[in-house]
Amino acid sequence: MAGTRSDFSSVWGLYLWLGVGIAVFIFAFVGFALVRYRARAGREPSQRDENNPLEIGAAVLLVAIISLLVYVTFHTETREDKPTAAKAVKVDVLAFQWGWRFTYPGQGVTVIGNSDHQPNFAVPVGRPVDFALTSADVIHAMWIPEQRFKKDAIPGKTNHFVMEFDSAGHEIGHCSEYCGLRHSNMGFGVWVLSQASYERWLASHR
Ligand SMILES: [Cu+2]
Repeated sequence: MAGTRSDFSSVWGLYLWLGVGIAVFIFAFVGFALVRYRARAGREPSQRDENNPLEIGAAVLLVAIISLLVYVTFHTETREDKPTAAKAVKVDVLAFQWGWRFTYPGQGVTVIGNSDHQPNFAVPVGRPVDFALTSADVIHAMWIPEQRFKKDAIPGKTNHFVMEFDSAGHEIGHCSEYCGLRHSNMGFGVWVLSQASYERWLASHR
């Protein structure tokens, strides 16, 4: 199993629309209270200071929403944490100040680039890609906005994740953890290629 753009997009959409819904509800509620219960001559303010059923209801609703978000987030996250299928492509990624090195184990292919010459690596479309991500110096993060996905690159630790790129094209990636002077130029590109083009790409980078 592998994480795809649509998995992460749907998690993103869930958070967004829940947030929008709750914001609209709160603004409407506060607006209503401001208008309906505004100060007017001859009217006493309510002396009531608690409403247990309403408060318990609100707490239960909050716990339910949070539980849903935690469940959906972790459930989606495990899709890209699963150990790899045998047919997966392996790519080792090393982040450093300020660039990236992409190595294809057993293929004799390495691409490396820095903030002056940003590297491009390639993956085949529709096949799981097994990434092993680490850092040579400080904490970086590998972010591919098009995939709605990012993962930290931590020195001394290797993060594994499996992704599937489901449409061919060129995608832009960037470091998303502030890592020093040239962080803002620490980008890279991903070619998502058909199997045949991917093999040609590998052969031309040996
Ligand atoms: Cu960085």
